[in-house]
Amino acid sequence: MARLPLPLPAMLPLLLLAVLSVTAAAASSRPHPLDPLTLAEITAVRAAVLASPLVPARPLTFHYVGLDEPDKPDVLAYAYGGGTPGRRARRQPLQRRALVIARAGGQSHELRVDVAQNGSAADAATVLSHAIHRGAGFPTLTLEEQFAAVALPPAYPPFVESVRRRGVDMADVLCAVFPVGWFGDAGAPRRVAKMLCFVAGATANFYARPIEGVAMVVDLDRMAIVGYRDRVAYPVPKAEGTDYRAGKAGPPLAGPQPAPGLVVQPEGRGFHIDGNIVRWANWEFHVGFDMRAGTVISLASVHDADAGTRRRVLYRGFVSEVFVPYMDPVEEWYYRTFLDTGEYGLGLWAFPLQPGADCPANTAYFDGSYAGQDGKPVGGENRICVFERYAGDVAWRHTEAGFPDRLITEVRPDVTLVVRMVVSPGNNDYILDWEFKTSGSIKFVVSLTGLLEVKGTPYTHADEITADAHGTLVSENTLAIYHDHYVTYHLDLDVDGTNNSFVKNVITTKRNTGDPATGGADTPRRSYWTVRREVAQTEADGEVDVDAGPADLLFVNPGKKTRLGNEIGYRLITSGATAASVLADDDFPQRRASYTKKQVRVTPYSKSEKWAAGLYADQSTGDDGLAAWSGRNRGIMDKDIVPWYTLGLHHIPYQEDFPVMPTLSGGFELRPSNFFERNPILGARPPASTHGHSANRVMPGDVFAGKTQVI
Ligand SMILES: [Cu+2]
Repeated sequence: MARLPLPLPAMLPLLLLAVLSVTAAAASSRPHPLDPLTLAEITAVRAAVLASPLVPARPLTFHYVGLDEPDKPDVLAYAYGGGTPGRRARRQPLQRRALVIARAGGQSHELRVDVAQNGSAADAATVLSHAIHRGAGFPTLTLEEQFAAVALPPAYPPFVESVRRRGVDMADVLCAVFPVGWFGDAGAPRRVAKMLCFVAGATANFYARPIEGVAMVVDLDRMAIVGYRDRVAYPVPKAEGTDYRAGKAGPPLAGPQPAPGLVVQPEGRGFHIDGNIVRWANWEFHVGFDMRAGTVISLASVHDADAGTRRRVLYRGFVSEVFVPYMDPVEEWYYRTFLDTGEYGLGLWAFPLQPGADCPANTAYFDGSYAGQDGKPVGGENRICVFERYAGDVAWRHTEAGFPDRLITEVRPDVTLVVRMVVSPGNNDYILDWEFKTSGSIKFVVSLTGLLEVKGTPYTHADEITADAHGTLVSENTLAIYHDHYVTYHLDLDVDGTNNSFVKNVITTKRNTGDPATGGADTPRRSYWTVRREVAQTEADGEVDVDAGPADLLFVNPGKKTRLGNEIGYRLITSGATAASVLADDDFPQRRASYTKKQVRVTPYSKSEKWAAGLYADQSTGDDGLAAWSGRNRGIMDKDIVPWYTLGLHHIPYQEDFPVMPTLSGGFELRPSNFFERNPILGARPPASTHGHSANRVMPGDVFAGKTQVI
């Protein structure tokens, strides 16, 4: 749900940064094959594209530049020496390639570019292939074209007149770009977007002050306003009470407050960063950054101390799409059905994390570089942070009171490793966490905060509302509109190997038959539940509504068993936020994101199947994307499979969400399930405090001693 609020001058630091970052570029002599493109590589890719005779039209604008990762078998061979972690890896560098999506001559161009190994000489990069996208949809909007578009309205006479009529000072007006979606139009679409405007004035929260009823259409290729409507005038909500900045949001809270705190690690951090590889406790993984997906975690493997080996868990995982449909059908709102990843780019809208606030003091940061519209690299600082979390949680414990003469208590504190990115595509903020646990679990947490998208209204009291207002009155003249958030993860699990199967352990109620031959027993007990095991054969079996009935959802390696004969696996555990879309199947936004009807889908691995709402998400029609691919109903048993999980929230706004919303979190967990022979952190040492000294200290070295050896 992004728009583009900032006035043109705000762009200058960004451009300046771009210039500076080029000079700071330093190419690694041997990057990991999954490393994001370096600044020098982006520069080389740009030069190759601009020099290519395949796309002669000008102007040419870059909408996506990212790593076109090598084929999976090659990466596995590089990382694990043929697929088995622990074996000596073959370390020949792999060919570096880039995928470029550009606009030129009114067409969308897809180019694959060979990037020279050293990535430094522009003439060493060459275009390998070129194709014109003929299907529906357009590429991600660039930041620059959104800034250019929002600079148009103040010079557009009909808008000047509308603003004057409302008694608003144009100097206080900010506009934002909203994708138009797709509503069944079969003709050749233009690359247009809507523009809506707001009043900042005395507040930073201009989203709370819409100029309701005025909408413009901007042609992004011609960069001109091509449509205008001033349909209805509602009062612009007052600025008072909308600001969230310290010193502007009223007096600080009176009364008791939590005491200040600080995480101190007396022995330093427990994790090590080598290029883009992070090693911590029993985990090892690669952290990447993509201007569309943001954080990309690859090659996650866990050390099995009992077996003495490193074992594969996940090949590649990232947020594939974020679908945010609003629920007001009126003229200025019906198309607000955002695809934040495909239309705006999560990486593009990730901003520098604030040390000590977004991430604690014991944090390491990764930059996230991307290409500007002109193709030049932008070195985005501090886009991803990594830190050990001491949350005061317990990893496992037991108190044994059964002995008459003593009490046995064993407790192991939980320390986890968090990889965090924050995306602020307009009014909303998404805090996106990957949390690695020594137990072998990976937790995924999405925390929503930021500002509501509100509608101007004549109402000043809920009693005045007689018809469906499509939202909650959160302030005078301010309706916060109902909407959903669907965050879809692409999770290419490789549980202890490449080929996996999807198993549903369905909880099934049984009546006690009283007959041991049918599982019953001659006792007064009348019912119990048991497990019915279903192995998904095809993609249709892989679609699961997690709220339809109780079941454990497992991704198992059918070729591997524990010593006791159980199938090695990981299971998906949902925790809240399991909403699925309730829009009509034939509604156009739903057709573009039809995968949101079920939380779980499983597809066979295909390198090109990454973006749940399609590669060209802007004005997409639903003909490309997760639902279309899995509609082919391919086999998924004992294959390289990719689970997709959609975390969902129906958001009915409440007054506490205004003017800035306290964080609301939802998540899920991938948890080892018969993956290890036993609790993998049984051997974790107790904290020093339980031995009677240093009561307030948890020593990570102690907790994980014996678990941190690196293979
Ligand atoms: Cu919301």
